[in-house]
Amino acid sequence: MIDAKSLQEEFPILGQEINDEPLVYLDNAATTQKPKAVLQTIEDYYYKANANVHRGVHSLAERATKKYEAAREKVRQLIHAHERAEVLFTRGTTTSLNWIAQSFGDAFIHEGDEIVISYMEHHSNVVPWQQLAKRRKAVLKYIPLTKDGFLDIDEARKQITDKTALVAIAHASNVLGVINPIEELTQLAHKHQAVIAVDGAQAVPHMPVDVEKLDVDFYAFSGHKMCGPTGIGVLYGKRYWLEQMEPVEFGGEMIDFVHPYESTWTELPWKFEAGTPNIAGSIALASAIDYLTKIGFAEIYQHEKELVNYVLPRLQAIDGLTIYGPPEPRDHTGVIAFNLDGLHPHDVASALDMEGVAVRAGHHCAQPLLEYLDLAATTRASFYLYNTKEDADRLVEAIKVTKEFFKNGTF
Ligand code: 7TS
Repeated sequence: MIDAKSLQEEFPILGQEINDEPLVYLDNAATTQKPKAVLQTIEDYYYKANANVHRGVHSLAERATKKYEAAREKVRQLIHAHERAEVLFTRGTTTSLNWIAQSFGDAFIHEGDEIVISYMEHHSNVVPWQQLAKRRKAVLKYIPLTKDGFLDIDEARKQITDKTALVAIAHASNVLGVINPIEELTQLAHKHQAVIAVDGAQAVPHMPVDVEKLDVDFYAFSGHKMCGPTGIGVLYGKRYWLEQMEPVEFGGEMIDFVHPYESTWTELPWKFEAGTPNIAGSIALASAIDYLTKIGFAEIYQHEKELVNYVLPRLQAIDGLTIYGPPEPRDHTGVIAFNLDGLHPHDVASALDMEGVAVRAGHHCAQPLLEYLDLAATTRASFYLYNTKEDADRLVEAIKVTKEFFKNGTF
Protein backbone atom coordinates (compact mmCIF):
# COMPACT_ATOMS: atom_id res chain seq x y z
CA MET A 1 0.00 0.00 0.00
CA ILE A 2 1.20 3.49 -0.80
CA ASP A 3 1.93 5.82 2.08
CA ALA A 4 1.15 9.00 0.17
CA LYS A 5 1.81 11.26 3.14
CA SER A 6 5.45 10.22 3.33
CA LEU A 7 5.78 10.22 -0.46
CA GLN A 8 4.92 13.93 -0.41
CA GLU A 9 8.19 14.58 1.42
CA GLU A 10 10.05 13.38 -1.66
CA PHE A 11 8.42 16.12 -3.76
CA PRO A 12 9.94 19.43 -2.59
CA ILE A 13 7.39 21.58 -4.43
CA LEU A 14 4.49 20.06 -2.46
CA GLY A 15 5.84 21.35 0.83
CA GLN A 16 4.91 24.97 0.22
CA GLU A 17 1.98 27.18 1.11
CA ILE A 18 -0.23 28.80 -1.50
CA ASN A 19 -2.40 31.69 -0.34
CA ASP A 20 -1.41 30.91 3.25
CA GLU A 21 -2.69 27.35 2.98
CA PRO A 22 -0.66 24.15 2.55
CA LEU A 23 -0.68 23.32 -1.15
CA VAL A 24 -2.94 20.51 -2.35
CA TYR A 25 -1.86 19.74 -5.88
CA LEU A 26 -4.72 18.25 -7.91
CA ASP A 27 -3.72 19.22 -11.43
CA ASN A 28 -1.86 16.03 -12.22
CA ALA A 29 -3.61 15.43 -15.54
CA ALA A 30 -1.97 18.64 -16.77
CA THR A 31 1.45 17.79 -15.36
CA THR A 32 2.80 15.97 -12.32
CA GLN A 33 5.37 17.10 -9.80
CA LYS A 34 8.91 15.70 -9.73
CA PRO A 35 10.55 13.76 -6.90
CA LYS A 36 14.02 14.59 -5.60
CA ALA A 37 15.41 11.49 -7.30
CA VAL A 38 14.47 12.86 -10.73
CA LEU A 39 15.72 16.37 -9.94
CA GLN A 40 18.97 14.84 -8.72
CA THR A 41 19.34 12.85 -11.93
CA ILE A 42 19.07 16.03 -13.99
CA GLU A 43 21.65 17.78 -11.85
CA ASP A 44 24.01 14.79 -11.90
CA TYR A 45 23.77 14.52 -15.65
CA TYR A 46 24.80 18.13 -16.22
CA TYR A 47 27.38 18.04 -13.43
CA LYS A 48 29.04 14.79 -14.46
CA ALA A 49 28.02 13.34 -17.79
CA ASN A 50 26.94 16.05 -20.24
CA ALA A 51 28.13 15.51 -23.81
CA ASN A 52 26.51 14.94 -27.16
CA VAL A 53 25.39 11.42 -27.94
CA HIS A 54 26.30 8.96 -30.68
CA ARG A 55 29.07 11.08 -32.20
CA GLY A 56 31.87 11.48 -29.72
CA VAL A 57 34.60 8.98 -29.02
CA HIS A 58 35.66 10.65 -25.80
CA SER A 59 34.66 9.22 -22.45
CA LEU A 60 32.00 11.77 -21.59
CA ALA A 61 30.30 11.26 -24.94
CA GLU A 62 30.32 7.52 -24.35
CA ARG A 63 28.90 8.03 -20.88
CA ALA A 64 26.08 10.26 -22.17
CA THR A 65 25.31 7.83 -25.03
CA LYS A 66 25.19 4.87 -22.67
CA LYS A 67 22.78 6.67 -20.36
CA TYR A 68 20.61 7.84 -23.26
CA GLU A 69 20.31 4.33 -24.71
CA ALA A 70 19.82 2.83 -21.25
CA ALA A 71 16.87 5.21 -20.87
CA ARG A 72 15.41 3.82 -24.08
CA GLU A 73 15.80 0.29 -22.69
CA LYS A 74 14.08 1.42 -19.49
CA VAL A 75 11.11 2.69 -21.51
CA ARG A 76 11.05 -0.55 -23.50
CA GLN A 77 10.78 -2.56 -20.31
CA LEU A 78 8.12 -0.24 -18.90
CA ILE A 79 5.74 -0.70 -21.83
CA HIS A 80 6.93 -4.22 -22.74
CA ALA A 81 7.91 -3.31 -26.27
CA HIS A 82 9.51 -6.15 -28.19
CA GLU A 83 12.74 -4.29 -28.91
CA ARG A 84 14.48 -0.97 -28.27
CA ALA A 85 14.27 -0.05 -31.95
CA GLU A 86 10.51 0.36 -31.49
CA VAL A 87 10.93 3.07 -28.85
CA LEU A 88 11.37 6.59 -30.24
CA PHE A 89 12.05 9.60 -28.05
CA THR A 90 9.92 12.63 -28.90
CA ARG A 91 8.99 15.91 -27.21
CA GLY A 92 5.81 14.41 -25.80
CA THR A 93 2.47 12.87 -26.70
CA THR A 94 1.59 15.71 -29.07
CA THR A 95 4.76 15.24 -31.11
CA SER A 96 4.33 11.46 -31.09
CA LEU A 97 0.80 11.69 -32.48
CA ASN A 98 1.85 14.26 -35.07
CA TRP A 99 4.64 11.96 -36.23
CA ILE A 100 2.17 9.14 -36.77
CA ALA A 101 -0.16 11.44 -38.69
CA GLN A 102 2.61 12.84 -40.85
CA SER A 103 4.79 9.83 -41.41
CA PHE A 104 2.39 6.91 -41.34
CA GLY A 105 -0.53 9.04 -42.49
CA ASP A 106 1.05 10.53 -45.58
CA ALA A 107 2.31 7.13 -46.69
CA PHE A 108 -0.61 4.88 -45.90
CA ILE A 109 -3.80 6.97 -45.80
CA HIS A 110 -5.46 7.36 -49.18
CA GLU A 111 -8.39 9.27 -50.61
CA GLY A 112 -11.67 8.00 -49.19
CA ASP A 113 -10.03 6.09 -46.32
CA GLU A 114 -11.68 6.52 -42.96
CA ILE A 115 -9.93 7.65 -39.80
CA VAL A 116 -11.95 6.79 -36.69
CA ILE A 117 -11.46 8.70 -33.44
CA SER A 118 -13.79 9.39 -30.50
CA TYR A 119 -15.54 12.38 -28.97
CA MET A 120 -13.39 12.21 -25.85
CA GLU A 121 -10.03 12.88 -27.51
CA HIS A 122 -7.53 15.53 -26.45
CA HIS A 123 -6.86 18.08 -29.21
CA SER A 124 -3.51 16.44 -29.90
CA ASN A 125 -5.43 13.30 -30.90
CA VAL A 126 -7.91 15.30 -33.00
CA VAL A 127 -6.17 18.08 -34.91
CA PRO A 128 -3.37 15.99 -36.49
CA TRP A 129 -6.08 13.68 -37.91
CA GLN A 130 -8.17 16.60 -39.15
CA GLN A 131 -5.12 17.92 -40.96
CA LEU A 132 -4.22 14.50 -42.31
CA ALA A 133 -7.79 13.96 -43.53
CA LYS A 134 -7.59 17.30 -45.38
CA ARG A 135 -4.20 16.48 -46.95
CA ARG A 136 -5.21 13.00 -48.06
CA LYS A 137 -8.92 13.61 -48.73
CA ALA A 138 -9.72 11.02 -46.11
CA VAL A 139 -12.86 10.96 -43.95
CA LEU A 140 -12.73 11.64 -40.20
CA LYS A 141 -15.36 9.83 -38.13
CA TYR A 142 -16.24 10.00 -34.43
CA ILE A 143 -17.29 7.20 -32.11
CA PRO A 144 -20.02 8.59 -29.82
CA LEU A 145 -20.16 8.17 -26.05
CA THR A 146 -22.77 6.71 -23.74
CA LYS A 147 -24.57 9.01 -21.32
CA ASP A 148 -22.16 7.98 -18.54
CA GLY A 149 -19.18 8.99 -20.67
CA PHE A 150 -18.02 5.56 -21.83
CA LEU A 151 -16.99 4.96 -25.40
CA ASP A 152 -20.05 3.43 -27.08
CA ILE A 153 -18.57 0.11 -28.10
CA ASP A 154 -21.64 -0.92 -30.12
CA GLU A 155 -21.22 2.26 -32.14
CA ALA A 156 -17.50 1.57 -32.44
CA ARG A 157 -18.37 -1.77 -34.02
CA LYS A 158 -20.50 0.06 -36.58
CA GLN A 159 -17.97 2.82 -37.27
CA ILE A 160 -14.91 0.60 -37.69
CA THR A 161 -15.35 -1.13 -41.05
CA ASP A 162 -13.32 -2.26 -44.02
CA LYS A 163 -13.14 1.40 -45.03
CA THR A 164 -11.27 2.22 -41.82
CA ALA A 165 -7.54 2.74 -42.31
CA LEU A 166 -6.73 4.04 -38.85
CA VAL A 167 -8.29 4.14 -35.39
CA ALA A 168 -6.84 6.72 -32.96
CA ILE A 169 -8.08 6.55 -29.42
CA ALA A 170 -7.16 7.64 -25.90
CA HIS A 171 -6.30 4.86 -23.49
CA ALA A 172 -7.70 7.01 -20.65
CA SER A 173 -9.68 10.24 -20.90
CA ASN A 174 -8.29 13.49 -19.49
CA VAL A 175 -11.80 14.76 -18.68
CA LEU A 176 -14.28 11.92 -18.19
CA GLY A 177 -12.10 9.64 -16.09
CA VAL A 178 -12.77 6.54 -18.15
CA ILE A 179 -10.41 3.88 -19.43
CA ASN A 180 -11.11 2.65 -22.94
CA PRO A 181 -11.11 -1.06 -23.91
CA ILE A 182 -7.99 -0.91 -26.05
CA GLU A 183 -7.62 -4.67 -26.53
CA GLU A 184 -11.14 -4.92 -27.87
CA LEU A 185 -10.70 -1.89 -30.13
CA THR A 186 -7.41 -3.26 -31.41
CA GLN A 187 -9.02 -6.57 -32.32
CA LEU A 188 -11.80 -4.68 -34.04
CA ALA A 189 -9.36 -2.49 -35.98
CA HIS A 190 -7.17 -5.42 -36.99
CA LYS A 191 -10.18 -7.48 -38.07
CA HIS A 192 -10.72 -4.78 -40.69
CA GLN A 193 -7.02 -4.42 -41.56
CA ALA A 194 -6.92 -1.01 -39.89
CA VAL A 195 -4.07 0.30 -37.79
CA ILE A 196 -4.60 1.49 -34.22
CA ALA A 197 -2.75 4.39 -32.57
CA VAL A 198 -3.28 4.90 -28.86
CA ASP A 199 -2.88 8.14 -26.91
CA GLY A 200 -1.56 6.86 -23.61
CA ALA A 201 -0.85 10.26 -21.99
CA GLN A 202 -3.30 9.60 -19.14
CA ALA A 203 -2.71 5.86 -18.88
CA VAL A 204 1.02 5.06 -18.69
CA PRO A 205 1.56 7.21 -15.55
CA HIS A 206 -1.27 5.49 -13.69
CA MET A 207 -1.30 1.78 -14.50
CA PRO A 208 0.71 -1.09 -15.97
CA VAL A 209 0.72 -0.94 -19.78
CA ASP A 210 1.85 -3.72 -22.10
CA VAL A 211 1.91 -2.70 -25.76
CA GLU A 212 2.66 -6.23 -26.96
CA LYS A 213 -0.29 -7.65 -25.07
CA LEU A 214 -2.54 -4.84 -26.28
CA ASP A 215 -1.14 -5.52 -29.76
CA VAL A 216 -1.44 -1.83 -30.70
CA ASP A 217 0.46 -0.51 -33.71
CA PHE A 218 1.41 2.83 -32.13
CA TYR A 219 1.36 4.14 -28.58
CA ALA A 220 2.18 7.69 -27.40
CA PHE A 221 2.85 9.20 -23.99
CA SER A 222 4.59 12.08 -22.17
CA GLY A 223 7.31 12.07 -19.50
CA HIS A 224 6.02 15.10 -17.60
CA LYS A 225 2.75 13.41 -16.63
CA MET A 226 4.69 10.65 -14.87
CA CYS A 227 7.14 12.52 -12.64
CA GLY A 228 9.57 13.17 -15.48
CA PRO A 229 10.55 16.52 -16.98
CA THR A 230 8.75 18.41 -19.74
CA GLY A 231 10.02 18.14 -23.30
CA ILE A 232 10.44 14.36 -23.37
CA GLY A 233 7.96 11.76 -24.56
CA VAL A 234 7.73 8.47 -26.33
CA LEU A 235 6.35 7.07 -29.53
CA TYR A 236 6.17 3.30 -29.61
CA GLY A 237 5.63 1.80 -33.05
CA LYS A 238 5.74 -1.74 -34.37
CA ARG A 239 8.92 -2.33 -36.36
CA TYR A 240 6.76 -3.51 -39.25
CA TRP A 241 5.39 0.03 -39.63
CA LEU A 242 8.40 2.07 -38.52
CA GLU A 243 10.58 0.32 -41.12
CA GLN A 244 8.24 1.43 -43.87
CA MET A 245 7.82 4.99 -42.61
CA GLU A 246 9.81 8.05 -43.63
CA PRO A 247 11.33 10.23 -40.89
CA VAL A 248 9.43 13.43 -40.10
CA GLU A 249 12.54 15.51 -39.50
CA PHE A 250 15.80 15.42 -41.38
CA GLY A 251 19.33 16.45 -40.47
CA GLY A 252 22.13 15.19 -38.27
CA GLU A 253 22.02 11.90 -36.37
CA MET A 254 19.35 10.30 -38.56
CA ILE A 255 21.36 9.77 -41.74
CA ASP A 256 23.46 6.92 -43.03
CA PHE A 257 25.08 8.79 -45.96
CA VAL A 258 24.54 12.28 -47.28
CA HIS A 259 25.51 12.89 -50.89
CA PRO A 260 25.07 16.32 -52.47
CA TYR A 261 21.61 15.49 -53.86
CA GLU A 262 20.58 12.30 -52.10
CA SER A 263 20.72 10.83 -48.62
CA THR A 264 19.98 7.55 -46.93
CA TRP A 265 18.71 7.00 -43.44
CA THR A 266 20.27 5.18 -40.57
CA GLU A 267 18.52 2.31 -38.81
CA LEU A 268 15.73 2.35 -36.23
CA PRO A 269 15.17 4.03 -33.87
CA TRP A 270 17.69 6.76 -34.76
CA LYS A 271 16.26 7.30 -38.22
CA PHE A 272 13.46 9.27 -36.54
CA GLU A 273 15.60 11.22 -34.09
CA ALA A 274 17.14 14.07 -36.10
CA GLY A 275 19.41 16.52 -34.29
CA THR A 276 20.69 16.52 -30.74
CA PRO A 277 17.99 14.84 -28.67
CA ASN A 278 16.73 15.76 -25.21
CA ILE A 279 19.44 13.72 -23.52
CA ALA A 280 18.90 15.00 -19.99
CA GLY A 281 15.15 14.62 -20.45
CA SER A 282 15.31 10.99 -21.48
CA ILE A 283 17.70 10.12 -18.65
CA ALA A 284 15.44 11.91 -16.18
CA LEU A 285 12.44 10.05 -17.61
CA ALA A 286 14.29 6.80 -16.94
CA SER A 287 14.83 7.99 -13.38
CA ALA A 288 11.09 8.71 -13.07
CA ILE A 289 10.34 5.23 -14.41
CA ASP A 290 12.71 3.76 -11.80
CA TYR A 291 10.99 5.77 -9.10
CA LEU A 292 7.48 4.72 -10.12
CA THR A 293 8.45 1.11 -10.78
CA LYS A 294 9.89 0.81 -7.29
CA ILE A 295 6.55 1.92 -5.90
CA GLY A 296 4.73 -0.26 -8.42
CA PHE A 297 2.28 0.71 -11.16
CA ALA A 298 -0.33 -1.74 -9.89
CA GLU A 299 -0.01 -0.11 -6.44
CA ILE A 300 -0.33 3.37 -7.96
CA TYR A 301 -3.48 2.25 -9.77
CA GLN A 302 -4.85 0.77 -6.56
CA HIS A 303 -4.02 3.90 -4.57
CA GLU A 304 -5.85 6.13 -7.04
CA LYS A 305 -8.80 3.72 -6.97
CA GLU A 306 -8.96 4.06 -3.18
CA LEU A 307 -8.87 7.84 -3.45
CA VAL A 308 -11.69 7.80 -6.00
CA ASN A 309 -13.73 5.40 -3.83
CA TYR A 310 -13.29 7.91 -1.04
CA VAL A 311 -13.78 11.22 -2.81
CA LEU A 312 -16.40 10.53 -5.50
CA PRO A 313 -19.31 9.80 -3.11
CA ARG A 314 -18.33 12.84 -1.03
CA LEU A 315 -18.40 15.04 -4.12
CA GLN A 316 -21.65 13.46 -5.29
CA ALA A 317 -23.19 14.40 -1.94
CA ILE A 318 -22.63 18.12 -2.56
CA ASP A 319 -25.86 19.72 -3.67
CA GLY A 320 -25.54 21.57 -6.97
CA LEU A 321 -22.33 19.82 -8.02
CA THR A 322 -22.48 17.97 -11.34
CA ILE A 323 -19.75 15.41 -11.98
CA TYR A 324 -19.01 14.19 -15.50
CA GLY A 325 -18.14 10.65 -16.49
CA PRO A 326 -19.18 7.39 -14.81
CA PRO A 327 -21.02 7.73 -11.47
CA GLU A 328 -19.59 4.48 -10.04
CA PRO A 329 -16.16 4.92 -8.41
CA ARG A 330 -15.06 1.52 -9.80
CA ASP A 331 -15.40 2.92 -13.34
CA HIS A 332 -13.80 6.29 -12.64
CA THR A 333 -10.09 7.14 -12.74
CA GLY A 334 -8.50 9.87 -10.63
CA VAL A 335 -9.58 12.51 -13.16
CA ILE A 336 -12.76 14.18 -11.93
CA ALA A 337 -14.37 17.00 -13.91
CA PHE A 338 -17.29 18.87 -12.37
CA ASN A 339 -19.35 22.05 -12.34
CA LEU A 340 -21.02 23.95 -9.54
CA ASP A 341 -24.49 25.21 -10.46
CA GLY A 342 -24.50 28.81 -11.60
CA LEU A 343 -20.75 29.31 -11.25
CA HIS A 344 -18.15 29.68 -13.94
CA PRO A 345 -15.49 26.93 -13.73
CA HIS A 346 -12.74 29.56 -13.74
CA ASP A 347 -14.29 31.26 -10.72
CA VAL A 348 -14.50 27.90 -8.97
CA ALA A 349 -10.83 27.14 -9.74
CA SER A 350 -9.78 30.60 -8.51
CA ALA A 351 -11.78 30.15 -5.31
CA LEU A 352 -10.20 26.71 -4.76
CA ASP A 353 -6.79 28.27 -5.32
CA MET A 354 -7.57 30.73 -2.51
CA GLU A 355 -7.91 27.63 -0.33
CA GLY A 356 -4.56 26.29 -1.57
CA VAL A 357 -6.16 23.67 -3.83
CA ALA A 358 -4.73 23.60 -7.36
CA VAL A 359 -7.15 22.36 -10.05
CA ARG A 360 -7.63 23.19 -13.70
CA ALA A 361 -10.60 24.90 -15.31
CA GLY A 362 -11.46 25.29 -18.97
CA HIS A 363 -11.97 23.01 -21.94
CA HIS A 364 -8.98 20.79 -21.05
CA CYS A 365 -7.98 20.71 -24.73
CA ALA A 366 -11.06 18.63 -25.45
CA GLN A 367 -13.40 21.07 -27.19
CA PRO A 368 -15.12 18.44 -29.37
CA LEU A 369 -16.04 16.63 -26.14
CA LEU A 370 -17.41 19.75 -24.50
CA GLU A 371 -19.37 20.59 -27.63
CA TYR A 372 -20.69 17.02 -27.63
CA LEU A 373 -21.74 17.39 -23.98
CA ASP A 374 -23.05 20.91 -24.64
CA LEU A 375 -20.74 22.44 -22.04
CA ALA A 376 -18.55 25.52 -22.19
CA ALA A 377 -16.04 24.40 -19.58
CA THR A 378 -15.56 22.35 -16.42
CA THR A 379 -13.38 22.42 -13.33
CA ARG A 380 -11.15 19.35 -13.02
CA ALA A 381 -9.36 17.76 -10.10
CA SER A 382 -6.89 15.01 -10.95
CA PHE A 383 -5.13 12.77 -8.42
CA TYR A 384 -1.77 11.02 -8.41
CA LEU A 385 0.27 8.72 -6.22
CA TYR A 386 1.26 11.43 -3.71
CA ASN A 387 -2.31 12.58 -3.03
CA THR A 388 -3.89 11.61 0.26
CA LYS A 389 -7.40 11.31 1.66
CA GLU A 390 -6.64 14.57 3.48
CA ASP A 391 -6.08 16.16 0.07
CA ALA A 392 -9.46 14.78 -0.99
CA ASP A 393 -11.04 16.24 2.15
CA ARG A 394 -9.46 19.61 1.43
CA LEU A 395 -10.95 19.53 -2.09
CA VAL A 396 -14.42 18.67 -0.80
CA GLU A 397 -14.18 21.31 1.93
CA ALA A 398 -12.92 23.97 -0.48
CA ILE A 399 -15.80 23.28 -2.88
CA LYS A 400 -18.27 23.67 0.00
CA VAL A 401 -16.63 26.93 1.07
CA THR A 402 -16.73 28.17 -2.53
CA LYS A 403 -20.39 27.34 -2.81
CA GLU A 404 -21.18 29.20 0.39
CA PHE A 405 -19.03 32.16 -0.61
CA PHE A 406 -20.83 32.68 -3.89
CA LYS A 407 -24.18 32.22 -2.15
CA ASN A 408 -23.47 34.56 0.77
CA GLY A 409 -20.54 36.65 -0.38
CA THR A 410 -18.25 35.60 2.51
CA PHE A 411 -15.61 32.99 3.11
N1 7TS B 1 -3.47 13.32 -24.75
C1 7TS B 1 -4.09 13.39 -23.57
C2 7TS B 1 -5.14 12.39 -23.22
C3 7TS B 1 -3.73 14.39 -22.67
O1 7TS B 1 -4.34 14.45 -21.48
C4 7TS B 1 -2.72 15.32 -23.03
C5 7TS B 1 -2.33 16.46 -22.13
C6 7TS B 1 -2.10 15.17 -24.26
C7 7TS B 1 -2.51 14.17 -25.10
C8 7TS B 1 -0.99 16.07 -24.71
O2 7TS B 1 0.15 15.82 -23.98
P1 7TS B 1 1.46 16.75 -24.13
O3 7TS B 1 2.37 16.27 -23.09
O4 7TS B 1 1.95 16.54 -25.52
O5 7TS B 1 0.98 18.16 -23.92
N2 7TS B 1 -3.36 16.86 -21.29
C9 7TS B 1 -3.45 18.01 -20.56
C10 7TS B 1 -4.52 18.27 -19.74
O6 7TS B 1 -5.48 17.53 -19.58
N3 7TS B 1 -4.34 19.47 -19.17
O7 7TS B 1 -3.17 19.95 -19.59
C11 7TS B 1 -2.61 19.06 -20.46
